[in-house]
Amino acid sequence: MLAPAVPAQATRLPAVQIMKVYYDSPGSDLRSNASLNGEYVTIRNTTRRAIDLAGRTLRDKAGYTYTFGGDVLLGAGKKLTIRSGQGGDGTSSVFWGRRAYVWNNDKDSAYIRNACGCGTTTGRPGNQSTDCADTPEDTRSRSLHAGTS
Ligand SMILES: [Ca+2]
Repeated sequence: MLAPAVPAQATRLPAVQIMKVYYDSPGSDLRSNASLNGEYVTIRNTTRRAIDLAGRTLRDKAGYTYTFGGDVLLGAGKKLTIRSGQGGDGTSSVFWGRRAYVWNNDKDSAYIRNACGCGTTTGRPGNQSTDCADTPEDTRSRSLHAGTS
């Protein structure tokens, strides 16, 4: 008897998954740095290996783009929060450095995009082919819906 076909690709999570888009910071939108940092996106490494985020981008539908620096290595299963305002980057959160909001409070989408055009990246050993195969991630978006306040 043949083993059943497993549609692995269809169910596989993107390597870097957008967990949450906290698009409406608490209180009035006064553009204070604290308020800007009340806007954030949390991503997660869904794989069992560390992912070098260098060159990957996070952007919204309007095209505002954050590019991850070369010093962000997201450990296996780890989360990282990207806040809209200014601050010092750490292991659990990084800062976009903007003085204006990114995420529209009514409707927006978040996208994570790989840095690599396949075959051109100089990824770490064992990393490159997996990254480049993660095409679902390139187009994956997370629409914002009311209710996450
Ligand atoms: Ca907002």
